[in-house]
Amino acid sequence: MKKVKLLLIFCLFMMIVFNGNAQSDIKQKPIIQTSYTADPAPLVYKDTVFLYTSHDEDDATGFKMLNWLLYSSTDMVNWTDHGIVASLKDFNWVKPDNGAWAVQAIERNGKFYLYCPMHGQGIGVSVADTPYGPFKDPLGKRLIETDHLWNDIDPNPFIDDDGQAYLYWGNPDLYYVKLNPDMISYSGEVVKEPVKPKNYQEGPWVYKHEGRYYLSYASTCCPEGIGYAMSNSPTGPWEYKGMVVEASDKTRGNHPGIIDYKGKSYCFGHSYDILKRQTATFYERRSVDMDEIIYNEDGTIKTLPYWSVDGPEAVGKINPFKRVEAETMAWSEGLKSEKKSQNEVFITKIDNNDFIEVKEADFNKGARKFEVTAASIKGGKIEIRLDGQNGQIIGICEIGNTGDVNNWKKFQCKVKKVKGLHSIFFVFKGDGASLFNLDWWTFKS
Ligand code: FUB
Repeated sequence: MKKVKLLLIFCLFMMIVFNGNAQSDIKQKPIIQTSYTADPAPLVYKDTVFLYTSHDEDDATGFKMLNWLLYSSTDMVNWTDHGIVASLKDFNWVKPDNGAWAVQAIERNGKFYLYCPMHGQGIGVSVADTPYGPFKDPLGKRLIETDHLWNDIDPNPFIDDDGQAYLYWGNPDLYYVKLNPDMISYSGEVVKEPVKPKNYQEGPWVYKHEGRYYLSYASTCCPEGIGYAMSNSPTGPWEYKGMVVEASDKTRGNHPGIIDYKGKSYCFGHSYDILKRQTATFYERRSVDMDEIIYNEDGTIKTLPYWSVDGPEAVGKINPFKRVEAETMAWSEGLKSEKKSQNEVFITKIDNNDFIEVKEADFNKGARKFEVTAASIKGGKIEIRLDGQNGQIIGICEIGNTGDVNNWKKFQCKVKKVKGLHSIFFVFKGDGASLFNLDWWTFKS
């Protein structure tokens, strides 16, 4: 009873805090808009950033989390949606009704290991031959056996330069084990870090940057920011160094994912900024954010006050003359994605005036034609605009009725010759809701 009362008081407090933030002043643009995403776990593999996230359901009030999602980028501004990559149902020893909390993947010798916490039921691992899955549970039981399953969340794998792999995890304490080279078993005891760094809450993210070890984590509560500590060893002791992202009353929870990519460094986390655009009521419906971070000479990190409005600069371009998936975008409004097969995602729930923005499209010497694959029982139009939702229209593509929302057909239109680097805005027009579904598009010269 006491617990219930405390929970009610907490929820009331959160509603007051949350309601205090006007929705109109939200300018930040979380990187994923087609689903609510949290707990970002970026993995750099070859030339691509693979971003695994947990997934808050659209109707979540508290945590309602059934599966994990995958996104990828090669330019850090446009993200391609790969849909659900793993789910509670993949673990036959797990009650699959809730608890798909913060996941992280790592690659070793061409195999991909996804460490999955099922809250209250322990940490499992699943393995795939590609970063996209399919992931399979090789153990049929949890990876880590402890007497504190409730606290066994937020698994964080790390492989040191000498090949020794570690798995860190835990709330409110920080634990680790040494993983064996097979990555699905471990040697030695579970170690509880004797001295946690200042304000450690959960979400450990251990990594190495220019020879130094870092432990970043959800810090302070609540609101949570992202704190970090440094060490000369992967097992500590950890010396608190400050905040990567300041705790701010603009958000509540947070969860770090830090990488180096194409010569820059990035910190991922999450906020409630998309939810706040829609309602002042607090729900656990979070959205992943990301910004570039800068290291000082001594290895410390310059603190970010909050997620920036514009996000990082692009480190790559989109080639619009290749097949571009409709689910590749820098920003969108009103849309959802759906998976039609293991490797095929499409964009759906397209209503009048919804739009997609694709940044850094390099038209080079010019395009003359636009082609898109769509399916519809209604139809509508795509206005192709440049550099703004209300920017210059270079073409209008009519999408006809294909007789079935799964019957995909190609539609084409001429476009005004356009050269150089632009943001493309696909603005959808038609009669009301669910006009058509989109699979992919391309321009032709
Ligand atoms: O998303 C569920 C839990 O919330 C995560 O496991 C924690 O890190 C916190 O973000």
